[in-house]
Amino acid sequence: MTAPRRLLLVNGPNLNLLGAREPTVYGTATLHDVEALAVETAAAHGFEVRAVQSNHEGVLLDAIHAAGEDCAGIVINPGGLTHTSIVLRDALSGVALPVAEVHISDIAQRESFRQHSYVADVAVVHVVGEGVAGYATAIDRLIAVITGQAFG
Ligand code: CA2
Repeated sequence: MTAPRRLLLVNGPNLNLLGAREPTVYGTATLHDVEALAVETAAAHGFEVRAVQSNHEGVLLDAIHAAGEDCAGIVINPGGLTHTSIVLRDALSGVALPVAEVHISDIAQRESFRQHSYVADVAVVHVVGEGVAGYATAIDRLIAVITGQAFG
């Protein structure tokens, strides 16, 4: 079977608030802007994007499991679940797709409770602190991994 040219984009809890609150930390772009950027970036490589955002962990898990059937990789900003969820980490590791972890802010420079990520070591691409543009960076780098163009 030919590998699907599709990515799952996952945005976790509270990321529906992008653009409406905390612009000094997360900028002014909305979730809609993020998803449009992802679609445009992936399309430049001939990939499509299925986007999901939910405030419910189980919805995210179901979307990740489904991606194992028809996606080539997962781009995820897990929001606060980054720092709390072994369940989310297990779902990502269970589908065995390459994962790109994105954070809008630089979590290494923030409160100590944000400095550990349960997702980090199941991801092959990590982008932090680039703002919303980091989603495009993550997609470019993940597609390079998927298509075998990434080195080192
Ligand atoms: O920097 C990131 O992308 C985060 O994943 C965002 C999470 C935070 O818990 C992580 O530590 C870092 C927060 C997502 C909530 O996003 C909001 C956006 C606008 C207003 C309020 C929350």
